Amino acid sequence: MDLAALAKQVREHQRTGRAMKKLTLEHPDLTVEDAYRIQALGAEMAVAEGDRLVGWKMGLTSRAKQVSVGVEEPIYGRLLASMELTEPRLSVGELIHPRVEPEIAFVFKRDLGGEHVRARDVWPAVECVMPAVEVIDSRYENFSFTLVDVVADNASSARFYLGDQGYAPDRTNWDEIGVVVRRNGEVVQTGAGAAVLGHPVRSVVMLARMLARIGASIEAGMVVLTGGITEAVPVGPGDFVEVAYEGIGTVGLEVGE
Ligand code: OOG
Ligand code: MG
Repeated sequence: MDLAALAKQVREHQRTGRAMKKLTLEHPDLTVEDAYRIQALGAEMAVAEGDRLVGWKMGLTSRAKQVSVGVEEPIYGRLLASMELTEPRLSVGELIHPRVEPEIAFVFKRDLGGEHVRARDVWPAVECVMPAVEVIDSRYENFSFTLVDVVADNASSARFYLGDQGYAPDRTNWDEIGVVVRRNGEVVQTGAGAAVLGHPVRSVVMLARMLARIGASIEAGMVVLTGGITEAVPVGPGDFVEVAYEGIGTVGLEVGE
């Protein structure tokens, strides 16, 4: 199987914002390992064209997310510099069917890796914890996919935005942070940090261990998105999405053409 050709195909759809058929329809024998390889090759192509790996995201770390897409296990994806919004404004023109997720982000000051990483190894490596939103956009028709498809599509990564304020890692119990998501003033989702594997730090632990298997790690300066706390909220031009994180502020995202 020509994984590089599949990576090129997926990347083309990521770039142009056109939906595609699930890879597994034509290639039912693809394994999860193949899918991660396709994801890695796609990122390498982006980097070769001038982009940069700035972090990792975990996905499907909450029950709400797993149920909403029908895939029951956590996955990771690659965050590229081109995905980061520098202002809280999202233009959806290049996206297919964007959805916004409330997430807790960890920013690293030291490298973290290894298959035996524990929660207590994470904290000394963290520069700060930040309220964040991720914008996902599956490249597959009808936002419908299998585990293999979504991994190959870089875990639906599209854009992300970190709030202005970073917080010391021991500032609060991140599992107890309540989250309220409003779209155009109406409450559309509510949740708490504990929805993410019991505690968002567990998502970082899982990521470090998964990366160890491919000889990769979380590097100093990188961002890690720990996964949507609630179901993702579909957005379109003209919407204003506001995520209130209990005690650590609000991140608002203005959505335009
Ligand atoms: C897969 C990506 C999930 C999260 O935070 O759970 C994700 C998807 O739902 O399309 O980013
Ligand atoms: Mg996410």
